[in-house]
Amino acid sequence: MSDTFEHLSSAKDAQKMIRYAHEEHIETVWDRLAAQEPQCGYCALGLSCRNCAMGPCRVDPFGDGPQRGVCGADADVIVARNLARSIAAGASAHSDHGRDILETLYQTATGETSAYKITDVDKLKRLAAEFGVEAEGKEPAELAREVAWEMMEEFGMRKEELTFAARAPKPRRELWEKLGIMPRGIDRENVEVLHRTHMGVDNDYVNILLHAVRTSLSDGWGGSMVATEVSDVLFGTPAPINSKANLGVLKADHVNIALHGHNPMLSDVMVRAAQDPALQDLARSKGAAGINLVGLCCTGNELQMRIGLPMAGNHLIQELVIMTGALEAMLVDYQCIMPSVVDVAKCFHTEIISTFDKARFTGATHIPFDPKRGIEIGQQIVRRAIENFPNRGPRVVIPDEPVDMMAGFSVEAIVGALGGTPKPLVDAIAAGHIRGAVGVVGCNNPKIKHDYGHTTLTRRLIENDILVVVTGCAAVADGKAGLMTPAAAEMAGPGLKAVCQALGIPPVLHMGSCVDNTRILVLAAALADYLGVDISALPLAGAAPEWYSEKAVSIGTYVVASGIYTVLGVQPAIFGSPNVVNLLAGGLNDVVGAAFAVEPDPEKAAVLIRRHIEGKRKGLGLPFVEPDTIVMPE
Ligand code: BF8
Ligand code: SF4
Repeated sequence: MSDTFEHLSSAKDAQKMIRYAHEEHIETVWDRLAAQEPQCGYCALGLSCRNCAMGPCRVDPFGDGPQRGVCGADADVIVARNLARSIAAGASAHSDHGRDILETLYQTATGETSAYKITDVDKLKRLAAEFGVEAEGKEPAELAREVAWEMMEEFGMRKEELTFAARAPKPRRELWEKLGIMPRGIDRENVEVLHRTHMGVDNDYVNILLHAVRTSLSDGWGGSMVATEVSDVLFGTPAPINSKANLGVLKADHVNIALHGHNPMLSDVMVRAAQDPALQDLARSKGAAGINLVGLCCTGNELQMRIGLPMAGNHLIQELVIMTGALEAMLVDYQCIMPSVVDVAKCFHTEIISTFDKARFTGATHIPFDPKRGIEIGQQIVRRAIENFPNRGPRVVIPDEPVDMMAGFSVEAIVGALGGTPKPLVDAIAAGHIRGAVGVVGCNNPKIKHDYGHTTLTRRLIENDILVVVTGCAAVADGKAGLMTPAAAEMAGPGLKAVCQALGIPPVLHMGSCVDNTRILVLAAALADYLGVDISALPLAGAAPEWYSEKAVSIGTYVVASGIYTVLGVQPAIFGSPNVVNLLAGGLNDVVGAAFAVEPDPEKAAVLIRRHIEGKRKGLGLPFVEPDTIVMPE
C-alpha cells in the first residue's frame, strides 16, 4: 500500500483513518478485499451454481470445459437464476424492513406501544384514500389502525396489483399489465423467485428475468414504499434541514453513540433518551460535556432527513469510526453492518450493541428491541454508553472538521419549494436551464475508490446543468464533499445555478435512505403525469457508481423497469451469459423503455448519462445537444 492511502478513498477523514489502521495493524475491509484476490472468476461472471446437491457446478466461459451443470442448466439459466435470487434477497430486505415499520404503526394505533405517535396525520389521510379507507370522522389512531391493517395485505396473496402501483403513470401500468409483470403480493413475488430458481422449475432465462423484474417492482412500488410512507406517518415527512457530515461530527469531550443500520424505530427513541435530563446529568457526572448521537449509513439518513442528526459517514466508514477511540457505543439494527465491527471494537472500548433478534452479531451485546418498551430500551442503551465513557483509551483521533450539508428533500418538500406544483421544474427543464435530473444512489464498495464514484459523477452532472437527487451512501458522500449546501450552486452550470439560487436549494438534493428511492419514483411519476407521458420519455437517469448490495440490484432493476436508464459502476455477476447481458443492456429498451449500462469510470458514466438525457430531450421536442457530439474522455 502507498503511504497516502489516497487511492483507497477520496474523503480526507477516511484517508487519515485508513493510515492509522495501517500503522496500528488493525484489519479493515480493504485488507480483506486484498486477501480475497483474485476472487473466483466463475462467481464473478455468475457462472457458478450451488442450488442443489448434484452441484456445485460451474460453466467454463472459454468453452473448453463444461457448458452445463449436472442438471443440464446452461450459462443463461445459471446467470439468470443467480441474478433473480440477488434481486429477491434485496427486495426481501427492503420489504421486511417495511413490514417491521408497518407493525409498529399498527401497535401505535392500537395502543400496544406508547413510544411513538402519529406525526403526519395529513399523510395518513392521503394513504387512507389510496387504500380505500374512509377517513371521515375518525381519530388518527383509529384511522392508522385501519390503514395499517389494509396495508398488511400488500404482503399477501389476495391482491392482483399492489396499491402503490396505481401511483405509476397510466402508460407504465398498462405496460406492466401487458408484460405480465404487474407486482402482486410482496411476499408472493419473492417466494416465487425461490420457487422458480429451484432445480427443475423455470428454465427459460427470459422468463426467469421477467419475474425477477416483477419482484423488484414489488420492492420499489411495494415494500420500500411502505417503509418510506409509514416512516413519514410515524416520524414525520422530511422538510429541508441543516446538518453536518464526516467523522468530525464526533465530539472528543462528549459521550458519542453511533446509530447504524436502516430501521429508524429504535434510533428515534434513542434521540429522545439522549435528551433526558437525568441521563445528561449522569453523563456530566462521568466527566463528559454531554451526549452526542451521530448517524451512519441509512439509519443515519433517516434521522438526518427528519431532525438533521449529524452524519458520521457511509458504508466504508463503519470500521473507521470505531478507530477514533471516541465512540462509546455503536448501536446496530440491520443491513449493511459488517460483522467485522465487532473485531475492530475489540481493540477499543466501543461497545457494539445489536438490537434486532433477526440480526445478531457474535461478540456484540444484544439488547433486543421491542417497540412496546421503546423508550425504556433507548434509555438503557444510552445509560450503558455513558457508563462506558470512563473506559476510553488515552488516544482519541478525530480526523477532520465537519462539513455543512442540507437534507430533508422529500417529494412534498420539493414540490413545496416549487410553490405546490411541479410546473416550475418542468418549465426549467423545458427551457433547458435544467437539462434533466439524475438519481445518484447506492453504496460504497472497496473495489471502487471510496466516494470518488459518487462525487465525481455528481460534479460532472451538476456542472452540465443536470439536477442530482441522492439517497443512501451516495448522499453521505456528496454531503461530505460539500456538494449539498445552497452555496454549492456555485459549482453548478449557469442554468442550474440560477434555479438553485432562486429557490435557495443545493444542486444536489438529499431524498433519504435507500428505501426512499421510492420518493424518486413518486417524483418521476409526478413529472410524467404533469406532461402526460410515460416516465421513460423523461430526461432522467439513475446511477449506482459504487454499489455492492443485493438491495442495490433490486433498486437498479425496479428503476429500469419503471422506465429510467441506469448506469452501474460495478459489474454485476452476469457477464458469463452474453444473452443476459444483451437483454439487460439493450433488449430491455424494447420491453420496458429503459436498460442498464455498466461504466466504472464516473467521468465516462457522466458522458453516457448526458448523451442519454439529450436523447430524451430530443424525443420530447425540447432544445437538445446532439448526443454524439458529447465527447467521451480518453
Ligand atoms: O441501504 S447505500 S451500503 S447503507 S445498501 Fe447499504 Fe448500500 Fe449504503 Fe443503506 Ni443502501
Ligand atoms: Fe448444478 Fe443444476 Fe444443481 Fe445448479 S441446480 S448445482 S447447475 S445440478
